[in-house]
Amino acid sequence: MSGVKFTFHQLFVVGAARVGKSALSVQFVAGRFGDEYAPDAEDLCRKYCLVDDEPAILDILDTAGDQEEFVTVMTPYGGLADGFLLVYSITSRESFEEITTFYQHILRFKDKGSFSAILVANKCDLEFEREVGIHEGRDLANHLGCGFIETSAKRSTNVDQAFKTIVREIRKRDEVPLFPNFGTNSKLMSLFWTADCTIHTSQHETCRSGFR
Ligand SMILES: Nc1nc2c(ncn2[C@@H]2O[C@H](COP(=O)(O)OP(=O)(O)O)[C@@H](O)[C@H]2O)c(=O)[nH]1
Ligand SMILES: [Mg+2]
Repeated sequence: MSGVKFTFHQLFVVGAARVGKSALSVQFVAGRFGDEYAPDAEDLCRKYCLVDDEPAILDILDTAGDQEEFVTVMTPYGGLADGFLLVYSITSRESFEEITTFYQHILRFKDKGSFSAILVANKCDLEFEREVGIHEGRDLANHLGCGFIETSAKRSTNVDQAFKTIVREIRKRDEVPLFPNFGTNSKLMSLFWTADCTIHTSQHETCRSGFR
């Protein structure tokens, strides 16, 4: 069969409100940072990238950032997720403490061995406002059995690495199906797109065109 082969992954970006989930997603997908993003918006976008010279298609669900809303999304779609970016802000201890609850929500829907996760400590450019130490982040990641990275969506520090690390983890974890191209084979994608969840188009306009 001709055509390029891709690995295909569904990633959920999860965490408390205002930690920078949308900023990280937009920075990764579109390479830009804006000061404001719709606070309650849930967004889905697609990114093609090379990870260790192998092409990958990533469907990234930027969740709305409230526990209740997250459970609502996880109920029908959580089973599809291969990887979770668990995001807190180094400037908010509360957001750090909420990570454990988000993780417990994930475990309600997925077996531990069936997904990969990375703990993402965002806003590392705001060192002078830091409330959560890097060692605390590492300790929590060890406790959860996942990777850890500090990022700044604003400065684009480690943003690519965060997303690519999770892809590596997923590839290591299991045999990921290879698709000759996404057009005809992506059953998961069409499930998302017929989903009865609010998908706002404003933030990811540039990447969204890739779906059409
Ligand atoms: N200084 C700084 N601000 C950030 C960073 N990431 C996001 N922000 C800001 O934090 C606020 C919340 O970001 P947003 O992406 O909407 O958070 P979300 O609710 O988790 O999606 C916005 O004002 C962003 O501009 C970052 O890495 N550094
Ligand atoms: Mg957001």
